[in-house]
Amino acid sequence: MVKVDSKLVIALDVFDVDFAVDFARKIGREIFAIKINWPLVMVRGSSIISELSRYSRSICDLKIADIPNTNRLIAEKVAENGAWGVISHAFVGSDSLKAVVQAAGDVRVFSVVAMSHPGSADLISSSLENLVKISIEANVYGLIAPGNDLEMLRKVKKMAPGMKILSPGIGAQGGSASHAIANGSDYIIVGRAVYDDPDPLMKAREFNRELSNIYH
Ligand code: BMP
Repeated sequence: MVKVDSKLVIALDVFDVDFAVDFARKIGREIFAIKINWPLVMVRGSSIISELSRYSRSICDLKIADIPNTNRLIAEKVAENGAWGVISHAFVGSDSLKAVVQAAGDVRVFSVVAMSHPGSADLISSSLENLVKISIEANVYGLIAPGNDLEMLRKVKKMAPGMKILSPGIGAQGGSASHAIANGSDYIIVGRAVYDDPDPLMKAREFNRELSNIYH
């Protein structure tokens, strides 16, 4: 069954290109998107973005965090390979983030305003307001905010009500998919809880069912 309304983004943080392509081919149309991070790009190069984009929307999570010129080069390469979305850091400042938005063209830019790991409390969490402000100014499409920190998630939703929120931190990092959606997320990112499962396809479908049950 094709689930065009899926809210599930699968993070394929694996080195195994064959697994990634096979997984995308089998389930790409049932999920919202596949998130591609450095592990696949390091082993295959940027062409992995176009390879996986044949089966699903792809969100390229390179967490771009450099000066405007370098950011521009990276975003152009992502766009050239047909990504649906790209993830950038916001902490590098509005000029750097604007360079990503400009170079990405039609590719939707999501910026990181809060993170899901404990170390985010050391620095990034206290900058939430500035990071959201920088992101709004740069006219990004959406924000990355943690699905395992519901208080933080609600704050982000309140500060940027019209923006799409993409949330990691589900499963392996302790968050619940349905709780994250109920607290402001538009899409859920799940990695290890799916690809480390003995039956990743079945596990992804289970998450899809959990997400669609929220509305029924
Ligand atoms: P997992 O479900 O295996 O914990 O993977 C989460 C994914 O989301 C990883 O690709 C990670 O890079 C990403 N991510 C995260 O976990 N926390 C954040 O704050 C931002 C992320 O992009």
